[in-house]
Amino acid sequence: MLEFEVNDMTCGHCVSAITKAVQAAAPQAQLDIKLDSHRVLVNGAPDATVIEAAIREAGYSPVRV
Ligand SMILES: [Cu+2]
Repeated sequence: MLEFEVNDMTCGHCVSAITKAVQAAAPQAQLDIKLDSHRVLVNGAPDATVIEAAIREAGYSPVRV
């Protein structure tokens, strides 16, 4: 499992933007987003770099934890 802290993910719109971006980059990935703790958990994605880049390109600042 990959885990990212995304502190600028602050509302439902952010969650949906990040979900779409990650699903576009890695269609096989399973996402578990925890808005309260600003965490994005990703299962089934082979490459953390791809996920991190997708979140960044959506306009957010992920930090791998
Ligand atoms: Cu938002």
